[in-house]
Amino acid sequence: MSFFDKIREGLKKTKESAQNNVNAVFATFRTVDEDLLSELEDSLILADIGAELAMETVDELRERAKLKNLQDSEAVKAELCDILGEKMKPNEGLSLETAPSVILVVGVNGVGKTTSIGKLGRKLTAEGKKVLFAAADTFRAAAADQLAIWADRCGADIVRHAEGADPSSVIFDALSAAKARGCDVVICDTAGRLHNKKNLMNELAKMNRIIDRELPGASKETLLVIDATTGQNGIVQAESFNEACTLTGIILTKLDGTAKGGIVINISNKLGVPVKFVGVGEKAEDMLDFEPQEFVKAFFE
Ligand SMILES: Nc1nc2c(ncn2[C@@H]2O[C@H](COP(=O)(O)OP(=O)(O)O)[C@@H](O)[C@H]2O)c(=O)[nH]1
Ligand SMILES: [Mg+2]
Repeated sequence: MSFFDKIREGLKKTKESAQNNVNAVFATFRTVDEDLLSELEDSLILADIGAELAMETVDELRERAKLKNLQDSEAVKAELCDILGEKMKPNEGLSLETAPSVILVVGVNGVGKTTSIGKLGRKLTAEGKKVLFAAADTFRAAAADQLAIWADRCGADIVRHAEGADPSSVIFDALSAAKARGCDVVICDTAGRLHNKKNLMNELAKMNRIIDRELPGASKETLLVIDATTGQNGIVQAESFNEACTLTGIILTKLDGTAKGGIVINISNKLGVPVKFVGVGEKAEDMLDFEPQEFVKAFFE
């Protein structure tokens, strides 16, 4: 299945509502006038694109429609899709040049970190890479158990410690094991239950120090997992993490569970960080590489 077909399938809920709204606007299309533009702005806000970005988008559409003298509804809709696609950072995929390389997965509790690591592990092992999971969410034993099940499923190794252990020591051991075993990628699960921003910053800084010390010059991705169903709150979370560490990408989960997929565009635009993957279900294969232009097309098509 192509990205286009899969996203269509996974985004049924999202698509139906966004489509209904935007298509309803275009159904009564006569010309690009202020009525049409303000109805479009409303439908974009309803899709969770955010008021500011919706206004910006509509302003650009007004200008481009005039400049290019766009007359029919198809041309105007295509222009709208282009504009929205350009609002997102292009996705150049994961940068995993060194062996081992490291992927640090961060985000608040329950957003889908462990599940996304399992999906990512499946994808990378299928590409022939030797993958090792680091169970650095040590708050509950169940967290490492959950990761171990995923490791088992996709044929990844796992390094875990007892409940309550220092997360950074798990990372340290995982990196040593990865070097000794000749692994290609270490994917680190982390806890989302950090009580405040200072605590979060300290913990992430410590993990990063260990990675930089043990694997100087290694490729490192820091992926923030955001639950699409939390809407605008996801942006607030993202801003905190963006201050605590340098994010290289976003995994947006549970897009199958929201009628407001516009949040993808808003988050990518606000943070200036590319969305690299989207989760569209709970199964191992329910994660897609993200392509901004294709996404927008599937979204409004
Ligand atoms: N529908 C749906 N559920 C998801 C997705 N990703 C994760 N989940 C579910 O969200 C819940 C929390 O996921 P988990 O990986 O444990 O979150 P963590 O606390 O961040 O590690 C689990 O029930 C997952 O099955 C997704 O893309 N779609
Ligand atoms: Mg977890």
